[in-house]
Amino acid sequence: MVSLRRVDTFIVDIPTIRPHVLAMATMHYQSMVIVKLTDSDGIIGFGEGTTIGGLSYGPESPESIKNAIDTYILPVLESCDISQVGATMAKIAQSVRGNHFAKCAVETALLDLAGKRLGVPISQLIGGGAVRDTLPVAWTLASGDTARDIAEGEEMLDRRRHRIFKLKIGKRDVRDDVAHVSAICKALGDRASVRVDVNQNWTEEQAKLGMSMLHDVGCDLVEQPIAGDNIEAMARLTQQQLIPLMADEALHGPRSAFHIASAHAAGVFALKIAQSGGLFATAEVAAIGHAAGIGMYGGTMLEGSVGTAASAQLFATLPHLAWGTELFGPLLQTDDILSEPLQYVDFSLVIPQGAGLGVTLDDDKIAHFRRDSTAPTTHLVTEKA
Ligand code: MUC
Ligand code: MG
Repeated sequence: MVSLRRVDTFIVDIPTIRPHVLAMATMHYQSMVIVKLTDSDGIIGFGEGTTIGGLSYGPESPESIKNAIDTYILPVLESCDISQVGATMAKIAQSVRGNHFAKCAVETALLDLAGKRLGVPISQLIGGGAVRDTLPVAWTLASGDTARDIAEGEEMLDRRRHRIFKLKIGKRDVRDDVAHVSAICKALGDRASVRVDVNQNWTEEQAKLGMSMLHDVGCDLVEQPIAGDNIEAMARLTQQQLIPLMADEALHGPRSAFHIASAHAAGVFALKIAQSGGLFATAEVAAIGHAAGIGMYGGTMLEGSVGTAASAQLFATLPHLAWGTELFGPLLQTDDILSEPLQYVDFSLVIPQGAGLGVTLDDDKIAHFRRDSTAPTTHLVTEKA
């Protein structure tokens, strides 16, 4: 029996390289809950639970993620053989409903431990191992200014870092947003794929207009144009075949995936390990989507390096990833808590090869960015839309 010796959970706040403007919040920093589990043999596993803009994206916040782990999940972990990841997560599921981000952080730390114990990457523990060494990575142009976004896109193309761009829209009038997208499509031409994310901010009528106009200006994909709980309207928009619709906020694990797939309510799934409740649940979402003929995209909650490495371990196992990934979270941050940063080469993320997550954390960096030790609260400002 492998038991838990020690648990540390803490929030790190790292500033972003520029304001990141989304429909519901503007980010100036990212807050990540890090879970550090030490087992009875002294092996350490890390996990991350991260969302966007406090409570403006979904039902969990950094503070609620940490509290769910500390107060409700840890007592369950204390009674488990933590080398048995599936059985441990099943026991947690019996006493903790929902709280997908918190569960994902804990499951990731358990998988990191299991991989280190067995000397294999997490990809070997899920889905039968990696089918690729690298993942194509999109970048989000979201400075809030068209000229600055074009300059940033050009720079990313020059540096061969990204050639897929996601634009954050939904804050302005539909026609103004489409003009912004059109200018970027024109400037980048066929050197890039341009997509948009509305983060649920349109009505069905606005989406009908916006999606047909976006098709005409050369946009390739529209992510979550309307409320994620309006599956019937997502189905109507998908069936109009204006432009592929990607489900993001609508996806909360296998059951929602099945519901969306049965209703023909999306052409593409944004797979997110936290939103789906962990790596195993996300693998099930991918299987349901693939069986229904839905395209796959490796999404992000703008996690830092731990969450990004966890997502990469899962996405590495997926043979069908036609729309690539957006695992650029660490690049949006001014610093990192890893000893060696993740490698981005030739428009792609190199999937870490070491045991577990394949990453090593830097204790000094953690001490510096921990909210409870250093970060002045005056830096922690999220503007609401
Ligand atoms: C989202 O809604 O998809 C992913 C990339 C980005 O810029 O924001 C996130 C969240
Ligand atoms: Mg999205």
